[in-house]
Amino acid sequence: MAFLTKGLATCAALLFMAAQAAAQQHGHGAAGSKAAEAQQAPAAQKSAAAPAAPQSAAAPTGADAHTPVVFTLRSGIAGGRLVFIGVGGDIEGKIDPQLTAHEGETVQINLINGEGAEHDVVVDQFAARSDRVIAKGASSTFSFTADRTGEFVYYCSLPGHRAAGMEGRLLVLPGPRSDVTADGSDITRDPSDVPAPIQARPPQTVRVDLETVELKGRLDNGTTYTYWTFNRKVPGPLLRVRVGDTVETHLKNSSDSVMTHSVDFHGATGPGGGAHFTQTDPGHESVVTFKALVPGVYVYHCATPSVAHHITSGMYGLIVVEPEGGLPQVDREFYVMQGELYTAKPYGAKGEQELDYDKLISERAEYFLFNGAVGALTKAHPMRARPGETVRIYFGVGGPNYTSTFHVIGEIFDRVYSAASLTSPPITGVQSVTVGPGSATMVEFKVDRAGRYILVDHALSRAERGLAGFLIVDGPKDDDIMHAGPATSSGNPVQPATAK
Ligand SMILES: [Cu+2]
Repeated sequence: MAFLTKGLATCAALLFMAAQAAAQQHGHGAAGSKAAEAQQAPAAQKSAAAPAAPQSAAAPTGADAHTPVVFTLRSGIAGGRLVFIGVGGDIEGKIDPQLTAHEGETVQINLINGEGAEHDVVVDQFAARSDRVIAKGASSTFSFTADRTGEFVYYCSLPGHRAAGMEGRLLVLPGPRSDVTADGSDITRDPSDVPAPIQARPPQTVRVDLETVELKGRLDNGTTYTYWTFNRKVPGPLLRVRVGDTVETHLKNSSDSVMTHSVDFHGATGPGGGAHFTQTDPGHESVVTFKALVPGVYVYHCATPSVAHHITSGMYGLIVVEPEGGLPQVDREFYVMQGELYTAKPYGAKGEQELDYDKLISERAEYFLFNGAVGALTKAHPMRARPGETVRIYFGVGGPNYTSTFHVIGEIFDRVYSAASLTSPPITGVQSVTVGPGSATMVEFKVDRAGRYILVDHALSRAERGLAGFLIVDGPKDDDIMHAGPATSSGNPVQPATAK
């Protein structure tokens, strides 16, 4: 592991230098360098996933000492000195901020490299130190238990940096933190949040506005998670264009963000699907324009390292590129995406949940979710239809890792557009459809009989970890299709079914 870490660090340095050289050669400014760096360095930022939560002690997580109290520090220069600058919560913008924790709490410190020199954070008394952050934008994290009270010092151990100003105080107070509950925002996407079909029209230039927002969202009753989103919901908005359209995408990263974000459209052709041109720092906006060349239903997602961390935290959505002449008309359209979360605490734990990076990279998920949260499609936004109506579901998997075997219990898909291809004929009469991460499908079926149908991934253990949705069909029940009890007499004897 030590070897691997060292190898990655060397790799990071090389990639960073290469990116710098490329930026200089082509006369790019800082933005070009940043994009190149982010584009090339997924492995380089192996610890980049760590800053899960921008909140600090301003958002205490209750009396539970196992939920870490999180601080984020960014290296920078202030008044001609090298310093740590607080990020988020009540240390926001403060120079070498005082960090306050309570006895017994787990303290997590995220370090972001804000200016490009090499740094770390060390707290001697707890024998705790971060990995070094080597390149601008790189980040690392570490945590320790504040098992004694008093006043301690955190500092950067690189030669000369502490003397230059990179040190601050850590205060560990006796007794537990007072219990404060915070509910978090509703980040669930209503599956009926679907734009109108493209009417017959020639190709045109369309503008798409995406804002990347990091916010504490409700994962379940009494449980929150710091989501990273497109437009404050999970999944991001369903986008709808037609083949031949020119898509001008404005990606704004909220000034409240901690992380850089970007967007990779699987429906685009070009470097990184647009991610190359959209690595966007907090408070900035970037624009990328692409031509929608091929009809289909495509995933888009954030592609900033560590990409898996950005995706698991909610940064995915679908874009429908309609073929010329549009899609066949249906009565109802729904938008559903599946993803999974890797929380440090097990499924069902209360309070603020933190990402566990080891679980993420070893694919040990705690939560499986449709549209962002437990209950999003059962309690918050069940889907509804009437008997006899045709239903279309745009279904995608953000993941980042698990393949879904998408199934609607009690229904049969009349048409499945395999792999979300809209230029091939659909297959018909299908029970389940397999959709891998970063992939999608489009299914259509007529709801013949009233009742409650349940959307699942037929890997049904995942239903025990949050994954379910309801399609409620209200109206008269057609007993001819199904009813309780024996077949009603038609005058003919009941024959045995063929079985052996
Ligand atoms: Cu992102």
